[in-house]
Amino acid sequence: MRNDNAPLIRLEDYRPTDYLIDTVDLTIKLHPTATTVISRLALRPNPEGQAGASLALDGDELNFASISLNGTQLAANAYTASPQQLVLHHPPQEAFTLSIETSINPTANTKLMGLYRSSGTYCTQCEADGFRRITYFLDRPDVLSVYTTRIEADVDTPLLLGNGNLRETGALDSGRHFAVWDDPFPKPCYLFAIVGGDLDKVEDIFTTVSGRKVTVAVYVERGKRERAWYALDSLQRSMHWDETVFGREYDLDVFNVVAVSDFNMGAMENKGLNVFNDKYVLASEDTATDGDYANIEAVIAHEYFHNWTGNRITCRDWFQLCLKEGLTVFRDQEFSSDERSRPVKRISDVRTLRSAQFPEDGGPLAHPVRPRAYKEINNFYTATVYEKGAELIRVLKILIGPDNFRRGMDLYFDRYDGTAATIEQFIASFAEASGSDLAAFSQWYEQAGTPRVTARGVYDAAAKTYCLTLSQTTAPTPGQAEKQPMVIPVALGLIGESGRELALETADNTVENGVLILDTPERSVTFTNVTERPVPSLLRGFSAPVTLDIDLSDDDLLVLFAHDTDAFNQWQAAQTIASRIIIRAVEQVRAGKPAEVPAKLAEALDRFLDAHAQRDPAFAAQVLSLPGEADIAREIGENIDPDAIHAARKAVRQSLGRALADKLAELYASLTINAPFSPDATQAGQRALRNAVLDLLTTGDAFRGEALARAQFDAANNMTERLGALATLAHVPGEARETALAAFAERYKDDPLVLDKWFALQASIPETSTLERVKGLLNHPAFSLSNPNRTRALIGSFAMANATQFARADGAGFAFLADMIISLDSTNPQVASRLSTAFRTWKTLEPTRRAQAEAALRRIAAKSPLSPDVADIVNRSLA
Ligand code: B3K
Ligand code: ZN
Repeated sequence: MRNDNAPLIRLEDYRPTDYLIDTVDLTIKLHPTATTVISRLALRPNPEGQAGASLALDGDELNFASISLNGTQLAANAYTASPQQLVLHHPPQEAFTLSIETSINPTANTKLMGLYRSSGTYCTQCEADGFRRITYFLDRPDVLSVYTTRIEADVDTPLLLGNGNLRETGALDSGRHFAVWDDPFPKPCYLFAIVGGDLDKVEDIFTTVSGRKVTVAVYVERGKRERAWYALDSLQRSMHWDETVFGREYDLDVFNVVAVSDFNMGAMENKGLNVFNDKYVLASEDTATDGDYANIEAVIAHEYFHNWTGNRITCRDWFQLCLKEGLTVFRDQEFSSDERSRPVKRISDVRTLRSAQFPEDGGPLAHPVRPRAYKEINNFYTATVYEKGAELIRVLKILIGPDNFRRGMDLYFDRYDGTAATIEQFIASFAEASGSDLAAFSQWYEQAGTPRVTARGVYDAAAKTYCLTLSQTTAPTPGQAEKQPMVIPVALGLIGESGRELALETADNTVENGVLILDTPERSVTFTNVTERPVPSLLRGFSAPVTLDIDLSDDDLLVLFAHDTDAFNQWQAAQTIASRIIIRAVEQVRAGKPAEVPAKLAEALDRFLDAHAQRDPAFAAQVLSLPGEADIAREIGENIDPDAIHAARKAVRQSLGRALADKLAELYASLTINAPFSPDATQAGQRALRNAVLDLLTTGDAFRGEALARAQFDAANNMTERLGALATLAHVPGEARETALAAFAERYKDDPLVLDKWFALQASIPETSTLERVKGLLNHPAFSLSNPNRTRALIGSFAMANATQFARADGAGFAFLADMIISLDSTNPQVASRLSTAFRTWKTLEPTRRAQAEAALRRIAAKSPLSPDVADIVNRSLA
């Protein structure tokens, strides 16, 4: 295949570097188009490397200026320099220093990797391999060095931030000034960062558990200071939580967070200087939804938690990425659970896992949580590494118990602090701390694909026994035809038909603490003294990242929905019933028949709302949002017709909306909040339910709903209500929708981050006119293909959140995305490559759409030159 020339990098080929870099002294003279970087490296041969080897430093689009060895300029034949590499042919075999000068153009850096400018602010992004775009280096995570950074700039760039602690600032000639930062903690170069700009800030003092004072600050664009407080508050709560729950104290005198508007992903955990996409920092009630607040809290926490899981202990190589990412996602999920509602957080995390990771694991891009080979590492910052990686930590914790888990974490921190570690070392810490053999568990890191667990139960009323048989299989994934059984902890309970939770008694105590371990292809367990016919509640709390196939009748599911003591499974029961009903409706739609919707779901929801709506609105909101179109598509699995799924789901929602109309209207009115706005979980839950109720009501009765939505839109005093109303209106074609969209655009015309919501909403309207609308919005003054947030909001939402229009049978949606990917490929390959993953489920489509998707993918693959990033995704998708 063309464009497939990037070398394959394999885990098994890992070997240490031939040289180590103990210290890095950088002088960075900032200039918009010609920044000079002088790097003084203290090197020595690595005792574990190959003696006498040449030294090849990585570069990427660098302009080489000069090199000296131990203070003397090197002769031209002693080295070879290109924009991609600097090779020293015969390095000394004892300690030596190299001084290397390069120059770079931050303004021309559209890839947003290395040093670039975002709205005039200088900032950096080095993970995974951006440091080589700043200076020549051994750009890999197992080279740990102590950094000193001197930054010089014009006075119009008054703020100069670096990693570590500020040592010195001062004036220079000709209107320039400088700052020197020392970072005492050895780190890999991907954690390097600087920022130069003229920014506003909020700050505070955080006192650590041992009484050290840390200045914590959040820097934002001028004029946005009032929107930075929530991030600062989240940071301090995170610092406190990590001390309490994991015993981890912060280690520098300052912790800075800087928000920039052009950023390829969410945020970056650079040591002491986190750089953030402003989407995950800026919040006010007028501009941010409750979901935004929750995301800010989670991302701030995530990046902060990396200080221990990622920075103090980093990864030996990029194959170990889940060592820091899966673990840190687990930590941020736990933090949010403690700060908010644990069951609601679990439900929303599992929704994310299923919608983002399951399709990846079941398609052409499937890879193990620890991949064995890659061509472009930036394509492996995936839902599998992050979200499934976090699930594996959860599985581990269930397997060894919370106390052993904490002991294992402590041992890991103790033993590997200051090093670049591996998954083996991580798992060994828990094996040692718990005295368990975790060899079988470690298979989870090696094997791709989502295991399918099948459960069958037989009740013997006379013997009062219930025999439960669980079996597991995993379908083949690319490069892994044969699958091993996994160690699957199945948390379970038995609910009697009467609604009682039954005691779990077995002859041989095989179910400990309510968990049965399935570690063989099949396993049976017999429960004794089961006094009434039980309904099994399996995989409670979603105890393992698997799909569950269980032969429960609709009535059994209704028992769980009404009585399960596990909130996750209560929600799951409602989802499963709804999903079955929608799938039956899909079959009817495809057969040209009207969709029939049984009344029992509406009746059950009616009872559920009576019991839960007031007590736990956030949970009720999760129950009311039925499985999405993508969930249904995944259940169906093949020969997908997105139009039929859309029509069926809509028919089911319409029928529910009509059946529950009066209940919903009454609930809607009762959920008004009369207190001043707070982003806390209680108010957020009420608003979430109110919006979910409004949407269902409107689906059932557009006329009545539209009037309520318009009133909510006009009266809203916060973004959650305003956007909730707008989202509901967006699905009702007509005048009211266009008026509201226009009013929203006018109100927020100077606020691109808020306009992203407006772009995203319009891109996800399931109507044939949407593609033209999206194309028109490409020319909107606020839109820019060079800004990743804008691109993701408009084009990303169209491709990932609008199945019927992206997968139009005429191929126009696919063709549009292909055009966008091709045009972005040359300016920002990482964003282009992310967009191209929207094709990952193309093989599950019905034949006409599948052919259209394939044609679009082939057109991208044929572009020349094509970035290694996009080539990798597209070629794997086509394979
Ligand atoms: N570690 C960064 C991600 C870097 C992505 C590089 N392509 C953010 C995070 O996961 O915390
Ligand atoms: Zn991370």
